[in-house]
Amino acid sequence: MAAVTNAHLSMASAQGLALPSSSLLRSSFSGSRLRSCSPPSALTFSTTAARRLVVLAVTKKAVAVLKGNSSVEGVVHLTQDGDGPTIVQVKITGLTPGKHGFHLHEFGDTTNGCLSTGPHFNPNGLTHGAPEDEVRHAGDLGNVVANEAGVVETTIVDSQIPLSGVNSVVGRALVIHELEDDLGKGGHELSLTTGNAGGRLACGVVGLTPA
Ligand SMILES: [Cu+2]
Ligand SMILES: [Zn+2]
Repeated sequence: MAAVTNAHLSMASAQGLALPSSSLLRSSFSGSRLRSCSPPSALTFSTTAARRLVVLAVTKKAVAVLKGNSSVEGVVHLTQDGDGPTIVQVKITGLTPGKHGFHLHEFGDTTNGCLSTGPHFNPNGLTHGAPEDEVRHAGDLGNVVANEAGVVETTIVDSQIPLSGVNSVVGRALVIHELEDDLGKGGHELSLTTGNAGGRLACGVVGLTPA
């Protein structure tokens, strides 16, 4: 507590020094005063924050903005607490009603649209499957379902798409498909690689955001 009080005092005196100088300096100092120590409650927060920081630092957050050559677009927020599962909040619009394959693809490369994002992220060298299968690509997130208005709003929880570590999906891409993913069980020649989910309607690179 003593350290925080000192910080507050030194900020206050810094502000006092700045006041008689030019208006340019004054405005920049009052800006920093507002951010650093405006309400007394912010001081209390900073003492508890020192303890909480350990917890906050291990929560990772990322986002992907999905776009393509059609009217399909979306925003996907990903959050991971520690080594826990990744929570994927999906909002996509402009789809035909019904199921659409939704995957994490290997590359965050959209130089050739969604085609250059490569195959499904597959660090374990397995075949395509359903999210709940033992044998699946890490990137197999199954299907999302668009309502009559063509909108998907859903939350997926998955343990194979972490936001850090060797299998981190940050820098890779999420892709929404034209067709339903058959989850490896359709008997089509593409079932065990792509789930025969058809074209790539929109995609977006997963990038870190402030926690
Ligand atoms: Cu895909
Ligand atoms: Zn797959």
